[in-house]
Amino acid sequence: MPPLPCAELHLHIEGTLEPELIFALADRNGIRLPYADAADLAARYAFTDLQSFLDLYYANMDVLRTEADFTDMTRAYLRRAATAGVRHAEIMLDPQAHLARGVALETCVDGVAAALATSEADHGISSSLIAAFLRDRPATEALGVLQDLIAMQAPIVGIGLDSAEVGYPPSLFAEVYDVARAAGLKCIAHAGEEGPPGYVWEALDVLRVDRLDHGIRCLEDDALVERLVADGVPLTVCPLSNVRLRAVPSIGDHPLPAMLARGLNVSVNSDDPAYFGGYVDDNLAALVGAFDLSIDDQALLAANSVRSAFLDGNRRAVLL
Ligand code: ES4
Ligand code: ZN
Repeated sequence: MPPLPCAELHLHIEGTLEPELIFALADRNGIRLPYADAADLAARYAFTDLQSFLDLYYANMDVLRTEADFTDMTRAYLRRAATAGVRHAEIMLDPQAHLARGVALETCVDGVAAALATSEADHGISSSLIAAFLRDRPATEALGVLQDLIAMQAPIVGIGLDSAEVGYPPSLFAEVYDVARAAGLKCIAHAGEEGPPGYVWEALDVLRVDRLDHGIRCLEDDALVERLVADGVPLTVCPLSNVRLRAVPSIGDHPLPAMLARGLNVSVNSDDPAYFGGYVDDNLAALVGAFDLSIDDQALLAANSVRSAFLDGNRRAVLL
């Protein structure tokens, strides 16, 4: 059976850099990597928590130097996503991770945007770009980057918040989100991945997010679940990520069936597919294998993804 058409809503484009592409980009940019080959690099993808992953994720970005590097990375993702059934993708980019390495904002934004501009013609995937800010760097820095993005009229539909969660509550970024909302941007944030339910409350009440990334720890707080259900807040869940970063012990322990049973608006996404063992289809297959998810549940997950996308009514109707 071909995959059900869906929207991918939680995807870090830098997390789609496959080991082979990392080596190819290093080669063309004259960079020597501290690994023998792609297999040697891939062998290091045994993570113990979010930070152990982020250390390698940021280190590997060093191969991204030119606009073409960002374009090629994005095209490779879109090509693979099309085979997974993705018909719309909202793609996060971490500008600060590139600025900190001396790569200009225009280089990373224009490089990714060039691939997105032709994604529908090339791969049948409509797409948009979301600038994500690093919560373990100062909010003043995020605000400066946001103002630069607005000033350059960057083709973004929204902002996000990612990187190391614990110790960096959403409320630190209240002003950034106020400025983004005033500029007409959609607002999303990672919360409740490793962080406590209190961070999810803050993302809702202080950042006033339109959608939440992860949010799996909401199940520890009944009042929070009731709030999320009442408001229909979309939660972009990433099962293989949660297992690989040990937020849950195994796929059989994943809370997605419980979240569906509680009436939460959940979708299945891949997060950093090159690092966590697969794309959207692989994530769905893992869930179906572990839980015998019914076709109706699979269709609900796909429909939730399309309904939770920042899409105009026409494209949404085509995909539903
Ligand atoms: C991320 Cl899995 C995850 N969590 C938080 N920040 C991230 N950035 C890239 N992947
Ligand atoms: Zn993420």
